[in-house]
Amino acid sequence: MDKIIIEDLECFGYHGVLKEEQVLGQKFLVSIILYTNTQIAGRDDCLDKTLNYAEVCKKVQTFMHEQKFLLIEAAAEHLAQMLLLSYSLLKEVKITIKKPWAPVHISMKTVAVEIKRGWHTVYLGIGANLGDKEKNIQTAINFFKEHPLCKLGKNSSLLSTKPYGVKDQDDFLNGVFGIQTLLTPREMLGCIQEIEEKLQRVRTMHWGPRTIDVDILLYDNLICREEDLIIPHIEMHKRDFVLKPLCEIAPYILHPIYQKSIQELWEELQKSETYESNLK
Ligand code: PH2
Ligand code: MG
Ligand code: MG
Repeated sequence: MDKIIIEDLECFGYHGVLKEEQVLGQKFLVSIILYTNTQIAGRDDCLDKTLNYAEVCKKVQTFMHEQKFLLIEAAAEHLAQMLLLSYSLLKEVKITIKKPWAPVHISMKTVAVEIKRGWHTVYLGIGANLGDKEKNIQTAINFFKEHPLCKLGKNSSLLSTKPYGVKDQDDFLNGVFGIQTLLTPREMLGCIQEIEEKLQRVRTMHWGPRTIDVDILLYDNLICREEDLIIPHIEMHKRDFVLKPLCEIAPYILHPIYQKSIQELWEELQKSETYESNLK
C-alpha cells in the first residue's frame, strides 16, 4: 500500500510516570506512516482525495499536548486509534514515539515505541433459537453497530434452519454479517461474550438451545488455533447455514486454510455425499 511519511514531528506533552515529567512536560518526536491509496489524488492532483499531512500533524500535536498518559505505549495506542477513527481513507498507521530527553539519568540517544495498527475485516455468524429470535439477532447486530471500534458492513438475509448436531430443539434463525474493526480477535471474543451475556444466554448443554450465538467465522486471513479461540471457525465449511449466507455477502474471499473461495466451499458441500440440508 502507498504511504505518507511524517518523520520526527516535534510535540510537547506531559506523558510519563515521573512527577517532573507530568508537571514540567518534555519534547516528544512522533513519526507516522499513513497507509492509504494515494493514486487517485496523485492522478487528479487533488488534496481532497488524500490525507492532508499538515492537518494530520496539527491533530497529532494537539493530541500529544492535551492527552496525558503514563506510558508512551499508551500514547501511541490511543494516537493510532484516534487517527484511524478520524480518517476513513486511512487503512493502517505506523506510529513511533521517541522520548529522547526522558529524565532517567542515563545517557542514550533516544528511547521509543513503535506500533502498527489498522482496520480488520471480520465475518460473524449469528444464530438464535429461543425467545424472539429476530429481535435477539437485531440486538446483537446493534451492539456492534454502536461499538466505537466497529463499522458495520454487509449483512446477509436471515434463514430459518433446522438444528444441526443436537436435533431435538427448535429451529434456528441464522445469518452472517461483516464488520470492519480495530478490535483484536481476543477483544472481539470479549465483545461476543458480553452481548451473549446481555441476551441472557445460558449454557446448559453443548450445542443446546440459545437466545443468541455469535461466532467469529473469519478475521482477515488469520489462522488462530488456541483452546478457546479458533479462527477460521472450525466447522464453517460443513455448515450450510454459514456458507449460504456468507456466499450472499462475500462469495469470493478465500478460506485461509482450505484456500478456496466461500462459493467453492458452498458448492462442494452441496455436492458432498454426506450432506444433509438444514435449510428450510
Ligand atoms: N448452531 C450450533 C449447533 N447447531 N444448527 C443450526 N441450524 N443453526 C445454528 O446456528 C446452530 C445449529 C452450535 O453453535
Ligand atoms: Mg455456534
Ligand atoms: Mg458460539
